[in-house]
Amino acid sequence: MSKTKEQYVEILSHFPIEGSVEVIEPFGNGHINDTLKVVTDSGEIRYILQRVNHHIFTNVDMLQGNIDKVTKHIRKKLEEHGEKDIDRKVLTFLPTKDGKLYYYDGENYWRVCLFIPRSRSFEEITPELSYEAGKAFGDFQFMLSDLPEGALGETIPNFHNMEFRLQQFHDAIKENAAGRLNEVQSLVDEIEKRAKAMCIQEELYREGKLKKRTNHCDTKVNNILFDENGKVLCVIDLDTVMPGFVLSDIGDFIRTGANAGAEDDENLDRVYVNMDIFKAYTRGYMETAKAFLTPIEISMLPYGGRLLTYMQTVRFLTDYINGDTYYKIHSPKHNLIRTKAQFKLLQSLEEHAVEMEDFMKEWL
Ligand code: ADP
Ligand code: GN1
Ligand code: MG
Repeated sequence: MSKTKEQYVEILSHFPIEGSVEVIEPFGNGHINDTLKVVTDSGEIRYILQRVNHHIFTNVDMLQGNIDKVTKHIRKKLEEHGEKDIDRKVLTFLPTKDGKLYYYDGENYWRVCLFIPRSRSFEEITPELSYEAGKAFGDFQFMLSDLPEGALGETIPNFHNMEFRLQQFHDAIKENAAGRLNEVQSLVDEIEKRAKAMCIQEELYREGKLKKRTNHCDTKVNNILFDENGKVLCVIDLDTVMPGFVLSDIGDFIRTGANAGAEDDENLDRVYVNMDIFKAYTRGYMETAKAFLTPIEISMLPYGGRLLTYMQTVRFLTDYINGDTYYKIHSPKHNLIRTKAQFKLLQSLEEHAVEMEDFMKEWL
């Protein structure tokens, strides 16, 4: 439910904002939180105000504690490396006037961060930008690789655990809460066919062959800020930074950046993998991530693209079957449209699997 400007100004009054608020309006395309930009009497966008979706991020203390640790850790690394433009290279969240990491108004949780000047994000990118993004996400994981185990909590437990996502999917099928199962049976069958092959990470982990690392877990294209010269400033949207499997952070970029169409494209002819974007991202990513990846992880990177696309297909379809309780939707069948587009991308990734695996040989 959107609020009046006066109500937003009241919320902002709990943070040490400079100047008076002139304009406050929605920003970005997120499916979970509400994001607003705040223009002050300086005439510039100065702040980002976000309402945390606490039905999804139920432990806001853990969430904001994680973000505080991650941003401080990265800031320290940048300082050690003599970085000059630090305030554009890492997000800065403002504590409230009484020193808290967020403001609770009795109903909702709010946070404020500095708007990074002269920055922009993209929904679609070029191979050049993709290469830069790959380096940035590899570097992000590398900078966080020395966080002690247990430093960060799982803000959404089992977030990218495929076995868990399939369990939720099966529960949704059993309930059939919105009576939509018949309509989607052929998609359900396609998901079932692939289920075992998509749970390899969890198996390897149990066998002690794969470890957990700190990942971003939402490496969508639009979660990177670029400067005016196409160089990466920083990685944003840090809600899901948590321990998990390394494939998450290449997988979700392949799913979003290397998709020639949109995540919810109704024209499925537009949805297929753009191999130039895949190659450029992988090249950039390997440049920074080869410092810590194991051979088994490297060999699995193309599988990561399929896995995250499959996982997203499962998650959108689960939400459709449940009656749209999780993702914000903009039309009645939005989650079904998203499911079909993700499944089409998965098929394209499957068709290109051998070519993608061949491309990895350079690093093996
Ligand atoms: P959401 O959960 O809505 O995806 P994000 O944190 O990703 O929230 O923000 C949405 C969009 O707002 C981003 O894609 C980016 O374009 C812009 N944005 C967010 N934070 C900043 C910031 N600190 N400086 C500049 N732009 C930002
Ligand atoms: C959600 O908030 P946003 O739009 O960046 C979701 C991701 C999905 C993505 C699909 C907490 O991300 O996991 O991949 O939508 N975030 C959460 O577009 O569930
Ligand atoms: Mg985002």
